Amino acid sequence: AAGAFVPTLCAHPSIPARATCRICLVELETDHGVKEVVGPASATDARRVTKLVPVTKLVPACVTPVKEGCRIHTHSPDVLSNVRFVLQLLRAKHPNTCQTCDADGNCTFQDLLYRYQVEDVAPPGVRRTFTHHHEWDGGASIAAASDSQGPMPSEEDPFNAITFDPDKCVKCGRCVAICQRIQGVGAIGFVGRGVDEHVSTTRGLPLDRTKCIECGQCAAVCPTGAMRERHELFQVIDALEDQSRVKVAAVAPSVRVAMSEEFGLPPGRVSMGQIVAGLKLLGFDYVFDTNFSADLTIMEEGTELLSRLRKDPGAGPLPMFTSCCPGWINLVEKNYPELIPHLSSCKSPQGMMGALIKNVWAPRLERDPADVVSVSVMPCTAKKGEAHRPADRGATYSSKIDGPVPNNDYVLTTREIGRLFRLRKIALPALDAQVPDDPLGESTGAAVLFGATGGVMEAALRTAYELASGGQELPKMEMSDIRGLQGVKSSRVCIPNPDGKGPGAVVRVGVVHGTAETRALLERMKLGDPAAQFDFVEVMACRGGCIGGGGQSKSDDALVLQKRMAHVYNLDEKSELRKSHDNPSIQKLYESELGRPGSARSHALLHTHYSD
Ligand code: HC1
Ligand code: SF4
Repeated sequence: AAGAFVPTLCAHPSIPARATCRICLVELETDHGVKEVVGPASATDARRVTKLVPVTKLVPACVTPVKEGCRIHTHSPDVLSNVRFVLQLLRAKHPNTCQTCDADGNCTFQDLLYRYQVEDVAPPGVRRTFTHHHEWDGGASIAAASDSQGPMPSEEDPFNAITFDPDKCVKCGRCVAICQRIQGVGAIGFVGRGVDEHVSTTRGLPLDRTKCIECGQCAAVCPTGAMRERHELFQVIDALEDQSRVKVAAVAPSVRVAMSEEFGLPPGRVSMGQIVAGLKLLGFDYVFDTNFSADLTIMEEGTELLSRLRKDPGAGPLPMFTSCCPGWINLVEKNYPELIPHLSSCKSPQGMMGALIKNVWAPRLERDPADVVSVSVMPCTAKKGEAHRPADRGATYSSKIDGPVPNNDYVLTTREIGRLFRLRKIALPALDAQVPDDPLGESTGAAVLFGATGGVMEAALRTAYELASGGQELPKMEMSDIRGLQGVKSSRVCIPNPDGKGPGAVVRVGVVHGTAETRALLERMKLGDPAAQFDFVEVMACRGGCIGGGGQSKSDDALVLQKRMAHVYNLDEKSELRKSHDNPSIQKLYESELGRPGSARSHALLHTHYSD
């Protein structure tokens, strides 16, 4: 805050400080000084002069509270020699693979080596040894799944969206801290002692066989390229060269508010229109907007909620939980299978978009689904896993190839697409905006709300209220009770009866984000806490919702979520249409293809099931 640079590898605004890396040691002057003789040496000499020299000690800055008047040296010889020594030790064990590393140019460790000019000289006694693969990461399944140049994993292969390269790990512990303390999952931890200490899973199991929910928070805070999303970028680069196929991209709500960060700018400086223009320059033939299918999700999910509230025959139980966050779905399937009937049966907007592209849009173009490559651009690592779910992957049949084709062929994170833009020297902030393509490109302000915690709920209520009340509008479109970064938010909405008579129905809604907060809320719900009884609950596995997704740009700005969120609300406010059911392209889709929300055709295309 005072403007003095203090290096760190382990500290991050999303995680409590832990003083693990010891790079942030600074010299703190203590209250006691010592007298140093500056005049004649003889103690009996009357001319003897002494001065009080402060005593200093090296302390880790990240866990040392400052006090009024305290004096700290951040660049003294002792401090600099400590920083260089720690960096040298880490450098000596780090591979020379920066050229092909994901984090190149966006790596805290690389920046520090450069800043402190730490050369590749192993100190005496330290040998450059590489572990290459720990069994939990380098088991055949994960290696195959993570090999960007190799074949796609088959349906039977275990899949996990996260991969780990222990050689690049600087043991800062950010990934472990966020997985354990913020996400409350604890899929990874430190094992071993001393020089053998390393990050691992329980019993070294592959990640897909642990409690990992693929949220990617570990990758989002990793200061190097050790923990990262499974690459699909190189497969997309190949697909873009394939002239025989139609290339289609769809962009998630929250990608548009964070994309500018990939170009070193604050959130919100690149528009969706500029992303569309950039994707066209990359070679995509069509660019759609996942906001369109977010509007569609609201139509289906709102209808499902009303059916459950009415207790229609065959309707699922209350409370109903949202189903668009794949990290949350993974959490339920792995830890709370008893909640599966409570999950909305709606596919996520990504799932709906892929199903429409391959089953409705491609036939209209008279193209076989296998001729279309659909690429989903997401702020989320778990979306990669979602695209591999059998219900999403195996539902579409091609006349050209044996077996099903995926609805979403590839999922790229915000970081991956940012890298591709930079690789192709496409400067998004300088491009003229273009509109997404019809008909899967039109959307409302309600859809963009999906990107922030509370947004799915707010969008759903704008529509459900109007459908159930016979066309009456919500008294206030902005639901301030369920906005913001508080862990658990709640509200009560009274939906008037269509005939205007009687008290109407009260719907109790809850919103939670971050997996540790979610687990705590589920516990309270189970114990019958009266403040935690709801009819409809929105859950997002990452803090802030998708704006804080594990595939978003890495950021060490403590206010980044607030900034991204402000842009989400701003985009909604500026929209001409702010309710999903007002989207003309959605209305046409129901007229021409789906009939009505919840129809058999809707169920076949847009709904899914879960497994324990
Ligand atoms: Fe999300 Fe969603 S809001 S889950 O965070 O329902 O990833 O942005 O795309 O699918 O729409 C993510 C975001 C996203 C879906 C939508
Ligand atoms: Fe933990 Fe999420 Fe990383 Fe899995 S993806 S190890 S759950 S932080």
